[in-house]
Amino acid sequence: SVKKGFDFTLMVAGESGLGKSTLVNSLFLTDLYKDRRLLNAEERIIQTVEITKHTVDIEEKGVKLKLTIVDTPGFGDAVNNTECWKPVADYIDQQFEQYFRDESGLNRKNIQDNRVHCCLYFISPFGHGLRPLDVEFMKALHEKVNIVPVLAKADTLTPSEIKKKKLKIREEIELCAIKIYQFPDCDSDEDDDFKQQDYELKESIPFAVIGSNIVVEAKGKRVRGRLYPWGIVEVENSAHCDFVKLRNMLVRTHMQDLKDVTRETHYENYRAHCIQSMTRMVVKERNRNKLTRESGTDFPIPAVGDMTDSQTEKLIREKDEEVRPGDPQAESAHLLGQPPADHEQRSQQKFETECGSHAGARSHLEDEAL
Ligand SMILES: Nc1nc2c(ncn2[C@@H]2O[C@H](COP(=O)(O)OP(=O)(O)O)[C@@H](O)[C@H]2O)c(=O)[nH]1
Ligand SMILES: [Mg+2]
Repeated sequence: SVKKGFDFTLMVAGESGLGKSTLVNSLFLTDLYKDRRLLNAEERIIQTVEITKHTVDIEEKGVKLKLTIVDTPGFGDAVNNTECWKPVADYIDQQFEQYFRDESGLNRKNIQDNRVHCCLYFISPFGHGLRPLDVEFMKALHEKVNIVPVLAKADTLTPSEIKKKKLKIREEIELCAIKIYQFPDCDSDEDDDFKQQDYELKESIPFAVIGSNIVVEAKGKRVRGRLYPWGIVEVENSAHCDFVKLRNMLVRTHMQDLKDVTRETHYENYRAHCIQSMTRMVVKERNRNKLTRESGTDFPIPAVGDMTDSQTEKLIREKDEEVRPGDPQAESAHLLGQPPADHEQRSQQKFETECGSHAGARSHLEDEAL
């Protein structure tokens, strides 16, 4: 079995047809989509985002890793793409919610962590930088998940086009205030080699990627690549694309940081919101109970027209006294083991107990948030 702490969940998102499924296959050298069904044109038009989850066990330098891939096929196929990010955002929230429930439950030791640690967002190589939908999509997710943008199908671009496009996309990300995953700063104690590597990694954003599910022969070696009439593009050749850089970043150098940021920032955000709305609910409940008591729905309410103002006031005063908490008469009756004087008082007590337990639950949650 895989040791705890080496679970990782990677999501891919972006327009349909950009090579997301192909890339995750290439990244983890397994065919996740053996039984893939091709959609006919009609289905494609009405298709909504449909989320699939695959789990693979991989071994990275002798370390076993349970990797979960969350694929979001179809986005951008539909005629109307309004809120196409919604199912993806909901999926991420649902994983947080599940974790939040498990964490608040009794069996905290064996929580299955399905939180999404990273989302590779695919950007089309055919556009001029980001499209409005890309901006909208990333903004809808950037508070929920670590977004790592990738430039899809990099084999369709020349090296100088890739360079220009990367620069433009980075500028637009900044301009649109999209909060993508920030690589942590490099420790100043590290050697120059390490610092250079770190710098290059940051300059690689968005990673130019190429995917392929076939193995071709290049210079006598069998490699994962794409065969064209004019030559071969190799997925794992760093002169051809950033595939190796991306893979290393994900499964070696930055996996722990991606998990840490997920836990400390994205999940904490979710939790804080959750606790806030729970607190609001408790307050609302309390106010509602108070209103019920004060409006005295249990009494026969005389029609206003039948009574003079002073009569009404007198009745209110009487009823007020009956229900006033700490009423000495009621108190002593209670101490003598006599049943409470009337229904009103019982509900008053019930209400107080309930409020107390709500308040207790709330402070318990607030403690946990600290
Ligand atoms: N030129 C090129 N084509 C690719 C690449 N990756 C995938 N494709 C092709 O693009 C098409 C769509 O790929 P797919 O992985 O299904 O895209 P998805 O809809 O984003 O999951 C397929 O015909 C792939 O063979 C790539 O890196 N370069
Ligand atoms: Mg796909």
